[in-house]
Amino acid sequence: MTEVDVVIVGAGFGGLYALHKMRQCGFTAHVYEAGDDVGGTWYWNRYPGCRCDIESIHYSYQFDNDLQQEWVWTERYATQPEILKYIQHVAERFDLRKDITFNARVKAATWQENDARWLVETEAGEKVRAKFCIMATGPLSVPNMPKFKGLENFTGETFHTGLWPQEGLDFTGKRVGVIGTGSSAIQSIPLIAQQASHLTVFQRTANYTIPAANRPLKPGELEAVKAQYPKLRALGKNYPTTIPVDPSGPSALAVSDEDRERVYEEWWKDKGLMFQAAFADLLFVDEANDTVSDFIRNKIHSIVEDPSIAATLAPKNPFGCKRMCVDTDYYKTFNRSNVTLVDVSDAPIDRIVPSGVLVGDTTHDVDAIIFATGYDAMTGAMAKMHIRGRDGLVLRDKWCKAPSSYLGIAVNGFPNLFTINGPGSPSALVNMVTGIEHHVDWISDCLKHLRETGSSTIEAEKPAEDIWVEHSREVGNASLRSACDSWYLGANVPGKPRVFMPYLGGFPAYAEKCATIVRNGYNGFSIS
Ligand code: N01
Repeated sequence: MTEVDVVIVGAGFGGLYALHKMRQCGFTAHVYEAGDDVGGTWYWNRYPGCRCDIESIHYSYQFDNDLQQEWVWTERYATQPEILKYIQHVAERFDLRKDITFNARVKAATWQENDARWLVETEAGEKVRAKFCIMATGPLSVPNMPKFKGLENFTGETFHTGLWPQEGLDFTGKRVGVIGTGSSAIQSIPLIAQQASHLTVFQRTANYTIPAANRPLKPGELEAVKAQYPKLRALGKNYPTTIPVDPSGPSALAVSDEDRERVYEEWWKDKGLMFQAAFADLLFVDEANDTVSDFIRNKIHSIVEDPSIAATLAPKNPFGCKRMCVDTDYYKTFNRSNVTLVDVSDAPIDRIVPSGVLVGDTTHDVDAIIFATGYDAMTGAMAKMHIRGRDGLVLRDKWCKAPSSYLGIAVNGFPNLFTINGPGSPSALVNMVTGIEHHVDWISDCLKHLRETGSSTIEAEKPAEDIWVEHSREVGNASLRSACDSWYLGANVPGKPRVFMPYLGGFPAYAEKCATIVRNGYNGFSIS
């Protein structure tokens, strides 16, 4: 049986950097990946319009200055194919593929107490033993497929945005139904509407979306960023989201109505996702939040010609409690004569029938259904595997009432197991690539520390984990982000415990906490 120092699960941004870093630190490492190539999220998500809503100059690795100097981004927001090419380039540049087994989905990981090793097994029966295991399985990687009655009798085709066919799809002349109105739907709907003969959108909860203002990068723009890249990256780490954008002021309530409106108009034009930072209190104070929610509702009414469609598209939740979306021509798409919006908030989808989707007593006939229904977020991938720690404890059982973790990096009962972007880490609330690099660097420093001190195991202690969980809960409750049902809370998956999973304290506070723990001799961890 193969034996390595570190086994890594997943070959997306997290797994690839973990592999590179482990090698650099002199550890042997091997990656197991379910897909047939690198890329993670960007390998699986190939739906039309898929791109990152963090600007391309930020959404990339910073661990190697030559890498960030040589790569050429072409647009303000990179498309999925461009990001995938970038990840493939990284794999080639650092010769990573030779230590990755593709088409290998990990089904189990078992802690072997007698010799302090993880035994990791793939679905095909391959086994590997390792001193350490890093779960780089992604917080949004397990598609959520609601169990609609009658789906098996549907005579058309079905797709999930997160499992899009590699060869792409052509909807020309077809009647298409999209279920869901989160980021994936909001990016794909305008393009599918241009191709399909008819598009029916089934909306359960209206979402806030801001114009992306995407454009090709101007001549000299990327070069100017590259000239100061290390400085820009360092600056970003002082910001809660790691994106260096300053609010126009501390409070939306401290300025006149005219000034506030002017700020929103300016930020609406080209700030994209960072629109949420227009004033520092938008996600914390109800009245401040009302001002921005009203502004966007008014925008929707000004773009969408039919007032009743505009009213359906206008969100009722507070702004930002579901993850904000960024779009190109989303609201405008509902002015097209081949697009129908079906409100399924009060009368949910009853069932799928052979010819389409039944809502109330109306059947919406479609040739294809696209499930843009999101993910079993943050815990889904790890709960799917049979991860068995100390004394037979199974991770999914430990998490069945609430996910718990120390820093979103380590879990009590699971020695030598690390999670990248696990529950309790900032994860999707920061630039994910920056968050990943921070986790991998922390883990590699930790493994070096164990090697230098002749130690063989490290495990999060229960009291430290409990304190972190409680702290994360308090920080989460202080924000309006936890004010409505969302995947942040696990509320999109029936039966999942409702706990705000990402850490909301912001990157600087989180990174400082991680560093302090190291400075204090890894307090909260037991090392033996
Ligand atoms: O998934 P979602 P997503 N009947 O969970 C609806 C990241 N991302 O794939 O809100 C009817 O947001 C559900 O309705 P409701 C980003 O972090 C990033 O779009 O639960 N509808 C909702 O409208 C994002 O937040 C980019 O009432 C049902 C939709 O399906 C995250 O991924 C691009 C339903 C799911 O929305 C997830 O986004 C894309 C049912 N039974 C995604 N069940 C970037 O640009 C669910 N829905 C970086």
